[in-house]
Amino acid sequence: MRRKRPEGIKDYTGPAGGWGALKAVAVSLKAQQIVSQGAQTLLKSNQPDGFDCPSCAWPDPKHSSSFEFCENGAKAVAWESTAKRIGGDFFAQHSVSELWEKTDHWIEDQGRVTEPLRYNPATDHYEVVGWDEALAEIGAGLAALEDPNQAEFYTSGRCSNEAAFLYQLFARLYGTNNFPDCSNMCHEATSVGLPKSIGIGKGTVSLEDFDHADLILSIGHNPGTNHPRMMATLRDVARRGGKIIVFNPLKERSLERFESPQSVVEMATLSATPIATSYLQVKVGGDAAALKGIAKALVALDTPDAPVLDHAFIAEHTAGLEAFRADLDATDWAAIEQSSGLARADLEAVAQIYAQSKATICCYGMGITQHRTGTSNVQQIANLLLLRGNMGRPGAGICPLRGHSNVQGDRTVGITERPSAALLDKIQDVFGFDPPRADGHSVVESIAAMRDGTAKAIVCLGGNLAIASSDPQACAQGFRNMDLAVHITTKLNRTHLLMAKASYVLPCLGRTERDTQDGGPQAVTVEDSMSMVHASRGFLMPPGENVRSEPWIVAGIAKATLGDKGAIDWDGYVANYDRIRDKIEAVFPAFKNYNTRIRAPGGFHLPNSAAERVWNTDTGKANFIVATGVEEDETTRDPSVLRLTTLRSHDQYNTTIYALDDRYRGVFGRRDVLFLNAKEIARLGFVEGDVVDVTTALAFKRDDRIVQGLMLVEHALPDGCCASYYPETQPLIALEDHDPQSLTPSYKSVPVQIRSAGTKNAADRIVARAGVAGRKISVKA
Ligand SMILES: Nc1nc2c(c(=O)[nH]1)N[C@H]1C(S)=C(S)[C@@H](COP(=O)(O)OP(=O)(O)OC[C@H]3O[C@@H](n4cnc5c(=O)[nH]c(N)nc54)[C@H](O)[C@@H]3O)O[C@H]1N2
Ligand SMILES: Nc1nc2c(c(=O)[nH]1)N[C@H]1C(S)=C(S)[C@@H](COP(=O)(O)OP(=O)(O)OC[C@H]3O[C@@H](n4cnc5c(=O)[nH]c(N)nc54)[C@H](O)[C@@H]3O)O[C@H]1N2
Ligand SMILES: [Mo]
Repeated sequence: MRRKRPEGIKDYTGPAGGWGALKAVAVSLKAQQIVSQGAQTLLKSNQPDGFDCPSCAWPDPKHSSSFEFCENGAKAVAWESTAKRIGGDFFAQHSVSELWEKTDHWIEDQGRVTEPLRYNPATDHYEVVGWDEALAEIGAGLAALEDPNQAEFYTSGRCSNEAAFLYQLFARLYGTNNFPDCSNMCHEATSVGLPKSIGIGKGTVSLEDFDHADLILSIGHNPGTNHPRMMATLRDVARRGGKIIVFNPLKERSLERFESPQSVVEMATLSATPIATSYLQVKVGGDAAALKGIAKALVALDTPDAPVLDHAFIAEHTAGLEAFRADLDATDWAAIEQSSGLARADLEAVAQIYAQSKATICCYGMGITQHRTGTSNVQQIANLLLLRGNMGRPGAGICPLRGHSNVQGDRTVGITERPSAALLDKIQDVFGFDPPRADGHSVVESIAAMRDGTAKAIVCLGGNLAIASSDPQACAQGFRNMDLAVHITTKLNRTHLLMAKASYVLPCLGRTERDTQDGGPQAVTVEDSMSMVHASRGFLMPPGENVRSEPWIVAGIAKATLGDKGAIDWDGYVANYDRIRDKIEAVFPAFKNYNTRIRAPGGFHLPNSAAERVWNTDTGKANFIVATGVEEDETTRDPSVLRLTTLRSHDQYNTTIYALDDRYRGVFGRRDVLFLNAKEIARLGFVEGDVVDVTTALAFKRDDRIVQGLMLVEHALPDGCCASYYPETQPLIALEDHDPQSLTPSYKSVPVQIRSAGTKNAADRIVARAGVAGRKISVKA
């Protein structure tokens, strides 16, 4: 018998993709009032002569000629190319305090910002300001700081290589390496972990490798929602008999069954493709233990008569196997089972399959990186691949799924708070100034500096830092401490409403729009998850005549701040982006013939040393890296403590909430939910539908670390684990709770406790009722 579910909760039994995806696109185009223009916009995304889809960093199939359908790409494009606008009238009508009271969804849904804005504290309104005046004031504000290290320069991963390169050049000439960027909250564990393992902080596979792999290990990512174009690739692997083994605490629908909206036959016959061969519901934060278990079982299978390790590869290409094996021997199965939540027999079965695979790719996402052990989690994946030589040969390798569409490119062109001496030397050679040598701030370090008053100014090139970061309490305090805050953005968001002494919002073009400079129409370039660099050219009309390109705005701030210091030809760069690319090539020789090669359809591939079995590590080999033992599961010490993992819904892009549904998880019209399994709900004394308050437990417990009014929803999760949506759960995560190596916030293993919300005064709640879009983050106004 079907049980009755609470309001807005349904059992979702269909496959992912399919007609539901097409319907969802129609709905979002309509909501953004762009029905007729929308279809044409979509046809241009990820085409050789079109724009790069701003949604995810999954690569495009070679010479893509047909329309690459993607529901969530369509939503992102619709959101950017909306017909809605906010200019002077809007800001005259709404004070900042009034805007603050609106939900995050409402704020961004008002449309594109069309004028530069300056905050007037006397009226509590943003007011339209001319570009010259705004830039002059911003420049004067930055120039007035005692020490350039009092300024923070944040980057979100949508900005192009050209904008990012100018931005880092400006900030370094100004005098700081303070480059907090979204990568610090995302794949920093990859950027820090992999160079030690394989000598490069990126993935080693290309899209073609998926045609040759016979096993895909898919760990901690949700491609049906976050990299939907990857589903076509996984479907092809599954259809030709390749195995796909999934490690995820949640049963994600797309990894179980997928129906390709691009396949006429599948759509007509409703014949979805099963994706996962095995689905292992690892405990939240239990991946390192699971990976060690597989490695331990694999090593045990290896005999002189029937070797399963790739001994020739190990001897020629790797270092550190002995220490790694010794640790595997010393880690007992009971600890592995306890920490991973998986049975030894299941991990041994995975090892068997892995031992038989000729070519294995391991894909992973935020389920691996956003933990206190993020860096070593990534290294455990590398270890497992190295044991069988699955690195640097066809069909094999490591595949971190990057987040923002150009987060990898921004890093490649110099957005890094810990620059190598080689990079700084190159900048010095090419531009003739001595860049600052000291390491700068990552996200958590910047927020701490802002909170503690050592930072005085922040410039944000995109993003919604105060809401994306952990600890919105610290972020709110930090932003409000600033003398100067500058936001370069397409749309308004909550970070822009945390007022500094002087605050500016500067409207910029999005990817889908035409960018015309003195030298004519310009294209920008981006790098995808697999190191392919290609051009992106928008074709829609800009949303307003006072909206400028990101390179133009960055150069404008640079000129206003630095005058002619460094004799950089900022105007020349902006007039023709080819000139920026020539300088990128001069600093990074891997971009050889940059301007020629991006003009070829599909772009070009940046060299990847590890893919060529060249190991730029301290030993000159690929290193097995030991992380001793397995992480203890705190829930066994105190059974009232749960591990919370924070997730994206199907209708959101990071802090942007498109709508309130999460179709594949059966949630409709609400986001105020906490997922737990039925047994755990009962064990803790509740029933599904009960409303609870969630508090931070253990070391970072604090009175204001609370999220009120979440409804309990049954979902198949391992015992001791719970899940809820990001960013609403942000107040539970302490700034100090992060991976000590990469400083990635531990967004995906937050120790929490729950208690009944029954006695709370409803007016205190920050809950959004059905019909009200989104929730407000609980920081005091
Ligand atoms: N439509 C859309 N596309 C996006 C984004 C978006 O928000 N919306 N965001 C972009 C960005 S910036 C990024 S970084 C990527 C993010 O893409 P993902 O890496 O897929 O990100 P998440 O939604 O955070 O979910 C990660 C998955 O990890 C699982 N998980 C949670 N905790 C654990 C754990 O401890 N172990 C394991 N093994 N799994 C776990 C969750 O159940 C979920 O399936 O997507 C990019 N693409
Ligand atoms: N709890 C929890 N927290 C997380 C995560 C998690 O899984 N759990 N994930 C983390 C991850 S992986 C990431 S990447 C961060 C994301 O952190 P951010 O990159 O800072 O956040 P976004 O929500 O992607 O930024 C959206 C804003 O970018 C602006 N924008 C959009 N397009 C453009 C453009 O073309 N140019 C400019 N200049 N601005 C634009 C708009 O104002 C929009 O509101 O969040 C992190 N935070
Ligand atoms: Mo990300």
